Amino acid sequence: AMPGFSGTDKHSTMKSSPRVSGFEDIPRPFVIGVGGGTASGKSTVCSKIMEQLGQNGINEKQQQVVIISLESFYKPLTPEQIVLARKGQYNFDHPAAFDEQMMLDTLLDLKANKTVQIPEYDFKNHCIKSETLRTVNPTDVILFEGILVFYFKDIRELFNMKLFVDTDADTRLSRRVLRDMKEFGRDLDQILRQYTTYVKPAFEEFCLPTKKYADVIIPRGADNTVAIDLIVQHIQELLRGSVKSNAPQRSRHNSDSLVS
Ligand code: UZR
Ligand code: MG
Repeated sequence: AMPGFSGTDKHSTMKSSPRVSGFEDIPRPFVIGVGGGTASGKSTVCSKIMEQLGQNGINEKQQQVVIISLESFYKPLTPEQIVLARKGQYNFDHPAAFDEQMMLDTLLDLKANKTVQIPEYDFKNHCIKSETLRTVNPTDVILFEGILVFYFKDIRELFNMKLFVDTDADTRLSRRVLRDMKEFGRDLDQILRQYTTYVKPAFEEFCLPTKKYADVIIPRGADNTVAIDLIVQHIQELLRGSVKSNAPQRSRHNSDSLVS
């Protein structure tokens, strides 16, 4: 059994939006892990799921779906590491680059319907923007995306659903090149060197082996509208209570607005 959600808090007094009682088997929040290699389309898949759950243009307070990124849990770099990072000699793709404990605490808090503060990551300066903490309120659905979200066992076990976005390596590399050039103004040499030295080996060693933990593998990523439609339908059915999740879960119910 996992700590933090023994299922005894049915009558929790924790504050959140009003819930409909009587649906005791629906995990709330419903936590979805979204893994996959760099530039596979994880973020886009998450946005599409969120959008199709009817969450666009809803203000933050009423939002019932939230996306959290693994990059928020990068460990702060020492001044020496920042120098290495600028030269493309820091391994951002290794599990050791992430603060596993902080990730775990955050997810357990969210599972316990507590409000959490999440750091925002600054890619340009390779650091956490400590001034800009993002407040995440308890929601019905949490999408947690990142290259290594299924790597850490204790975190992996918290997910109610695991999706792996499976996009060809050449497609990912070309996207990655364009993204790094456009968004971070990096030069091609450095991008490719970093890719061969760190990104690709770490993908093969730490990310790809986690594909076997996925409940659903999504070929072609965000282009795969059929897969995304099916996943969204399933989430809606779960939240509506018409199908049962067999994941070991807490019992809380969502409000109706995710259910059409
Ligand atoms: P996605 N990353 C950076 O490029 N710079 C940073 O400061 C922090 C992370 C990259 C990281 C990884 N690797 O491949 C990628 N490097 O972000 C993961 N090098 O993000 O899943 O969106 O591709
Ligand atoms: Mg991303």
